[in-house]
Amino acid sequence: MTLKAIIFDVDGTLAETEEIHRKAFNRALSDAGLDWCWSRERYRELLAISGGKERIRLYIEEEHPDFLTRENLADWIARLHQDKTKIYADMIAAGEIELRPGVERLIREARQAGLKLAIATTTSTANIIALFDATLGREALDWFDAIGAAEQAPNKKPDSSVYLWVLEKLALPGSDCVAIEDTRNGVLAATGAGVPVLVTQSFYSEGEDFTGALAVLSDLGEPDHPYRVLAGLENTPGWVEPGRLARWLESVEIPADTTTGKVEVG
Ligand code: XBP
Repeated sequence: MTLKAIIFDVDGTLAETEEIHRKAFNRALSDAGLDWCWSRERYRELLAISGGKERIRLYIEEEHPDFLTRENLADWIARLHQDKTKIYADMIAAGEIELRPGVERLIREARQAGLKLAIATTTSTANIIALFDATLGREALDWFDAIGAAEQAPNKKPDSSVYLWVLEKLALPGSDCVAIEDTRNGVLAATGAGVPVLVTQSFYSEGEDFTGALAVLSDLGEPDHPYRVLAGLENTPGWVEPGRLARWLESVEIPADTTTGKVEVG
């Protein structure tokens, strides 16, 4: 197990985007003439389901079951989701979204160290582009050897498909990679593909069960803003850098004959 790649989740991990998603969903619902409004508390519950279209359907099932008989419901949801995606991109472009502490530094250090980079997310590709346009610049997408999103893996996290797709593109076993995730669904998706995972807890994932993760940190940390260890490691503040990630990976016990088994750590 030698660290060869870092695989990043997007929403909540690269940046605190879920609150912007929530507002974009609400605006799309209101533009569609509906008085449905997702509060932060309600959105926290709905986040149990990955994927915007799946989330809209879950909400309809739970709150407006009469709507389920609507003709062409799947098409209606897809259109609403398309509108939400446009609204989200405009909000990201207009707003002041920032990458979370340590994200840009770790990406740059990983490149310098010759590690591969990848993205494994259930969000739509348009959302990744919007986020990069507003932060690192679109050209930074070329730094990533594999970008797995909703279009590559329609079965959303906790399903492991997106990780399996990324591993195939990287031509690496999961045990030579570390995933950075912020949710329980992300931990299940990564470990289900044999990828050890580090959690940086986010606004909406606070209090989730991260069993199976290498460790849970407040964020990736910076030299002048060290992370706090929330679980799984000695409580020594620091910042995540390639050398430290490689040492953590070496300390993990993963069955040698599997790239798809659950990682029994944490
Ligand atoms: C987060 C998600 C996404 C976003 C919304 O994915 O579950 O559904 O909330 O994006 P991840 P879409 O943590 O894997 O990045 O509306 O495009 O689905």
